[in-house]
Amino acid sequence: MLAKRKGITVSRQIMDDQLLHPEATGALTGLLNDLVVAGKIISAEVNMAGLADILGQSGRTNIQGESVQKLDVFANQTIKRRMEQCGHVCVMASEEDDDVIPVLDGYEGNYTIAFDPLDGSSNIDVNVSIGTIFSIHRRLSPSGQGNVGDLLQQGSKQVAAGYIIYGSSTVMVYTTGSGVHGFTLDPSVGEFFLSHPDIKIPEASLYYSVNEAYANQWFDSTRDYINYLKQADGGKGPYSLRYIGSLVADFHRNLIKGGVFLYTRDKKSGEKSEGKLRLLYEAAPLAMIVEQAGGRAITDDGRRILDIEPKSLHQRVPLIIGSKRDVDLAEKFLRGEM
Ligand code: AHM
Ligand code: MG
Repeated sequence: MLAKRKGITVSRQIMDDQLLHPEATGALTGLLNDLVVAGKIISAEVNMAGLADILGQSGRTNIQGESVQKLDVFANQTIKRRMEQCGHVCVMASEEDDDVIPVLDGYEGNYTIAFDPLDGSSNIDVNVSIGTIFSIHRRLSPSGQGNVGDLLQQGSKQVAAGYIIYGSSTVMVYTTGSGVHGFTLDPSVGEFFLSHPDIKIPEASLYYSVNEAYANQWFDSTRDYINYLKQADGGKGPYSLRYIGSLVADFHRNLIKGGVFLYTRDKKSGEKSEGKLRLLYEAAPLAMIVEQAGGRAITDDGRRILDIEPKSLHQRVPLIIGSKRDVDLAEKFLRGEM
């Protein structure tokens, strides 16, 4: 039996994941390692955010020698720059850009990446956790620059997905389809170390995360489900509400502690709407992670998030995601069985 190792870095784990696939070329490993670097650069900038006004625009330059920018713009540029020249990506999509983003000529690789550079960015000014979410697919087109069709693939075809949360610590969580691992950045040495090996989301929870201010607009199924959670259930409940308003932070807490997060359609947005969250940059990558951790992710009409065929880059999707039994219960309400 192998002895238990300590102090495993994220690069080491990514390499170990690659060893599970003897046919792997190392390209995905290279891509993920470049993403880790992007995460470290963004983390350093996020940690300085509160000082921006104190140091002043002229007094501070960032790692690339530029004066301080808005954090979400900075995060977007940082990821694009690392990915466009890493040699493993053929096309990108960002929540912050309308169209597909090409890579540098001569550096086209075999993967696509879709990302939300800084999710929850409305929370930056108040020191609430924010994060980067990413989703990686293998390209469909044969070679050269990729196209939108390479990006519009089902979540079930993702080869890797993850997020980096900039919170009380910076934590990176990712999966390549063989479990979910979490790493905490040690800022003193600038390295992510394995802190949460083989994460499994608790099967059931006592936490729900939803924007309760929309309660008057909810359809009956959402309202009845939430009301049920609030009542004592066979001595188990009531559930507690935890809502940060930053999806990565709400998701991360639920992944570790158990919980269910909902952002459904409502009467205001209408039955034909798709809620607020984006399929490619938010729902699909988090759905891959939650399923790998033993949880579930569905829409508010019961479709599995990972089965949805995207039609457009910025497509939105209603999302119910979290502990398996909590999502199962939500599904029963949606189907009118409760
Ligand atoms: P953003 O991508 O513009 O930051 O918006 C997404 C955010 C999520 O992080 C969060 O779950 C949601 O919006 C909160 O929305 P609301 O304020 O309607 O509750
Ligand atoms: Mg977002």
